[in-house]
Amino acid sequence: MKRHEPRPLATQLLAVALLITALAAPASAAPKKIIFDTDPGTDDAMALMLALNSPELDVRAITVVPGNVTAAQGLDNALRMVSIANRCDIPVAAGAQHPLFQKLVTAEFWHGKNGLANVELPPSKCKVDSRYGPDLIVQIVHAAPHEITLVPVGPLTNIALAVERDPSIVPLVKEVILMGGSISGGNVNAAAEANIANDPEAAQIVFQAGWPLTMVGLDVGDKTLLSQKYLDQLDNTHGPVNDFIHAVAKYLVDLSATFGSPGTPMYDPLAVGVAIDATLVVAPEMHVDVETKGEFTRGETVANRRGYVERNVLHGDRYIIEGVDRVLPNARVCVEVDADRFLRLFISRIQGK
Ligand SMILES: [Ca+2]
Repeated sequence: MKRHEPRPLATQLLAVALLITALAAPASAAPKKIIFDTDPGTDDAMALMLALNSPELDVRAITVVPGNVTAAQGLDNALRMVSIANRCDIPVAAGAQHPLFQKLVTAEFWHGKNGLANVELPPSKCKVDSRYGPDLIVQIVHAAPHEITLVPVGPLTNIALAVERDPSIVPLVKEVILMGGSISGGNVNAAAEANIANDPEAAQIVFQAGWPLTMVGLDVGDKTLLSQKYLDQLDNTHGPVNDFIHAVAKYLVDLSATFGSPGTPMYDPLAVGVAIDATLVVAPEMHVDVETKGEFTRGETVANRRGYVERNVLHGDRYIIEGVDRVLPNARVCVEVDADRFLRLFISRIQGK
């Protein structure tokens, strides 16, 4: 079943890619430094392995947040994954143990009992970093000002805690590329997407912080379906990471099929994809607020597409609209994606690893 011909092709493509990169940006070939904040999580697993196997990215730390699974399970999963990827050099730190103001909701229903599609990875050779996740984020940002991209793909608790502990990191972070939210309906209920719903107050802190922020939401992720065709490609090659991701993806593709979908949405991996190559998506600027009250809408990302709100002024017993006030965008919201190009990129980075 092993195929050896992709290697020279990959080498050729890499040479072409390097040439294009050199011509386009002669002075900036250094990989983008990222902190990956995660609640692993099946799609987190795929996202992490994409990040670890992409030369465009330099993963400086992995911080774990509760969400899809508990904080303890997520930490164990993260450590096992960096171990099979042979990356014990990357610090893996525990962070928040629960959302800021509400009880945790875990999602073994979607991600399997252990959060990793019930795939039992060997015990980790890597040790946990003793630092507290939000503190580690603060430290790394100060050590490399204007160079760190935060890539949170879970509830935003750790990122919000980092901002609360040290707001001076905000202008020092290069950008935030997060998976979360939706501008066209949710998955936990009609309005809210799971990462935001699991900690709406934290999400509102992160969206209003004032840093460059890209929202890779549920609705754009739903356009990136990893189907049987791509699953078969991962079955043709082998390696510890390749085989782990194949097993996870197969679990998800089978699960999606029970809901009548032809593939599994690549939510978290797409956020990493956007960190690798922002041209994969169309992302207009909008002002996004997170609903923290709302009978039916707590956790919804409310996006202003028109860039203004009406100015209502009280005259006697009523308000009169006297004009409109501009609202400034605080996010680039991904609305379209070149799904096939992204899925090909994903497969190419995982195959044979
Ligand atoms: Ca996640």
